[in-house]
Formats: sequence, C-alpha cells, structure tokens
Amino acid sequence: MAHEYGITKPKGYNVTFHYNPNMERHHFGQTHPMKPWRLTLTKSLVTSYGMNFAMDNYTARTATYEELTNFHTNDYPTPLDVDNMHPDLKFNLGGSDCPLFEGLYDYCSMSAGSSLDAARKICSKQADIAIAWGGGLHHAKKSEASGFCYINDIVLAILQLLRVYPRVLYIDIDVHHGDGVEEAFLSTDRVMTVSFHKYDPNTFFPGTGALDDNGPRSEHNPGAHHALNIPLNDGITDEQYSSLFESVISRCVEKFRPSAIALQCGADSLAGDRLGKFNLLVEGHSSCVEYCKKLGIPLIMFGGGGYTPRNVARAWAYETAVAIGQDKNIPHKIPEHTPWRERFRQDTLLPTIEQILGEPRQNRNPEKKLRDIVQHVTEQLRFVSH
Ligand code: ZLM
Ligand code: CA
Ligand code: ZN
Repeated sequence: MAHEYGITKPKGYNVTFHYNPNMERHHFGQTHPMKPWRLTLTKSLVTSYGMNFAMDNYTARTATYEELTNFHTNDYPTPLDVDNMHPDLKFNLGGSDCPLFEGLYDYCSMSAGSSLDAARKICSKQADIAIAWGGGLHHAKKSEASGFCYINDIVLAILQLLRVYPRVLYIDIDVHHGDGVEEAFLSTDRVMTVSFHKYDPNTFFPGTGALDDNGPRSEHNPGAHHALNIPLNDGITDEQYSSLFESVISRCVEKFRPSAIALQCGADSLAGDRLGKFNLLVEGHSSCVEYCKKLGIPLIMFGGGGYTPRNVARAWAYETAVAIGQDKNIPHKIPEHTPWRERFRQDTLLPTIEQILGEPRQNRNPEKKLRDIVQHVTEQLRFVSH
C-alpha cells in the first residue's frame, strides 16, 4: 500500500521517529487551542506517504519520575497526577493556559519520554536525525507550568545530549519565545539557545526575548552571550525568514561549533495559525529544517506550538520528508487513502498563501530591522569561541 511512492531508507544516515499514539487521547478542554490530536493527523500523513519505511519507528515510552526531576524540582511533578491534582498558584497549575485535566501526568511523561528516547538514539549514534513531534514544550520552568507546557521535555533531552556531546545548539522556530529552555541554560557555555519569535512585550506571550536579552553578562558567568533572541513582527515572509535563519545560524555554527543540534519546530509560526501572525508557508518553515540537516551535525527535531491542526500536520509531515531526504520526491497531492483526508481542506501538502489566508497579512518587518538583527548577533558572537 504505502510502497506506491517507493520510499526506502536513506543511504548513509539513519532517521528515528518517536511517537506515542496515546498522547492524542488527552484534552486540554473544548476550546483550548492546544489539541494533542494534531499529532495523530501528522502521523496519518507520514504513514500514508509511506515515510515510515524510511525510518526506525519507536513507540515512545513514558518518562519516569526520576527522569522528570533531572530538571524539575521533586515537589513539582506530583501535583500533575490525578490522585494528587489540585489547582496550585505556586506552580501555575489550573489556570486557563495550563488547566488540570485527566491523564495530565501521563500526557506529560509521554511527551518527555519521546524526547528522551530521541536524545538517547542521538547519544548512542543509532540516529543521525531523531524526530519527536510530541515534544517541544519550551515554556515549562523547573517548578512552574507556563503557556500550555508543564514538563520541559527539551531541557531533559538536552541534558541527556550533554552526557555525550560537549556543546548543544538549541534553535527554536516556534512563534513564541523559548523562554524555559533559555532560562535553564543561562549559566552554561555548553548550550547556546537561539529563539526566533514574534516579540511585543505588551501584547504577545510570554513578552520576553528582546534582541539585547542575551543572559546575565557578568565576568563570572560562562553562559554570558550564549542566549540569542531574534524578535520579529507580524507578517514576516518565507524569503525574509529563511534568509535571516541562515545568516544567524551559520554564524552561530561557525563560532560555537555545536556537536549536536536541538531544533524546536513549533508550527504556530505558519500562516493561518490560530495564535501566530506570520506569513510563513511550509516551504519557508521547512527550509530551516533542511538547513540544519545539511550541516551534517546530529539533529533532534521536536514539535511545539501549532494551533491549526491541518497546517501543523502538513508542516511536520513535510519536515519528516526533509529528514529522510524525500521532500523533492513525494507527490504534493495528499494520498487518497490518508485517514482524515477531508480535514485538510486543500488536497495539497503545500498550499499557497492565498489558499490559506485569502489575503496575506501585512508585513511589519522592514529589511533594515532584519539587517540590524544580524549585526547585533554578529557582535554577541564575538564573545563566543570554541
Ligand atoms: N488567557 N481557552 C504558547 C502559549 C501561549 C496569557 C492571555 C487565557 C491563549 C489562549 C485557554 C478555552 C507554545 C497568554 C490568555 C484566555 C492569560 C495564550 C483556554 C484561547 C484560550 O479559548 C481558550 C477557555 C486559551 C488560551 C487562547 N493563551 C492564547 N495565547 C498565551 C500562552 C505555547 O506554542 O509556545 C508552545 C507549545 N497566554 O497570553 C494570558 C496572558 C490567559
Ligand atoms: Ca521561538
Ligand atoms: Zn508557540
């Protein structure tokens, strides 16, 4: 059935795919923007294209309490469990962004388990690229839930990578600032964090991540200058975004010389997202994945935000194709036998901006601002060398 596109294992490198089908059963609430079901829709596309034949597929296990507390404090994961669950202001649990729901602890440990499994495959060199679309929950703090995130699977995965790899470059293309990951590694020079995001301190969550937020700049902090932030405005286009991404990341790689890359692929930076306000298409978003892949450095890809499920599934399926080197070969028409095919509205993997939005959003990113960003990044990186 899936052999119809002739997809086989890539030559010379290995891709692993970490997925737990039970994540989709969890619900944040009727109208809450975060819909774990988007993971099922993604998996459905990946499978209907036959991409599973090109990867090692793993049913992700759940992370243990001990694993969760490698980053989180001992008293924090317990209140996520049904038996101990109660709204708690101290942990920011039970508000409208981070509601308490049945199975919350299982949902969190599956997300963390898939990211940890992916990290371990990179550590053991069994994978050159490992994919965990159920992870990417970048806002969680060590004892605080934030912005739909309870457990920071990315921090846990990076801590795992650091057991084997001297330096990890974290890149975050979610439309929101990757504040939780940034904060976790502010005092080390073994992790460089780079987040691209919409920045408006007054109106857009979480309000942090200004261009000159580069972490505490004391002589005694080895982590100084190792946090980079790329603040953007509404309506940025594919051309601007991918050119900025390459300018910034090429400089980071040159100076920091990462031994592994962790890429958060939040799909809320796509045009037509319920929360995001950019004009990115799957082409522009996935060009970031392609760029990272071409660097030839061990790579973990996480999910993250993404609030229009059909767009999330398109992007992450296409980025899975990039990982296995089939993006130029797969037909753009969504396969007839795809489960939930009617959900995609357009029957193409790569709809145009007109098909998605009708009229593109006004672009509020002048070229001069983007040049200033590259200039600032270049100056920060003068302090970085390995
Ligand atoms: N109100 N329901 C991105 C995390 C973004 C904080 C303003 C809640 C929402 C949003 C929740 C059903 C990632 C804020 C928002 C209304 C205080 C945010 C529940 C709609 C709803 O309809 C909704 C009753 C909810 C939440 C919208 N929240 C939109 N934006 C942000 C958090 C997470 O993509 O980066 C990674 C996964 N929160 O703006 C408020 C300030 C709570
Ligand atoms: Ca981001
Ligand atoms: Zn987001």
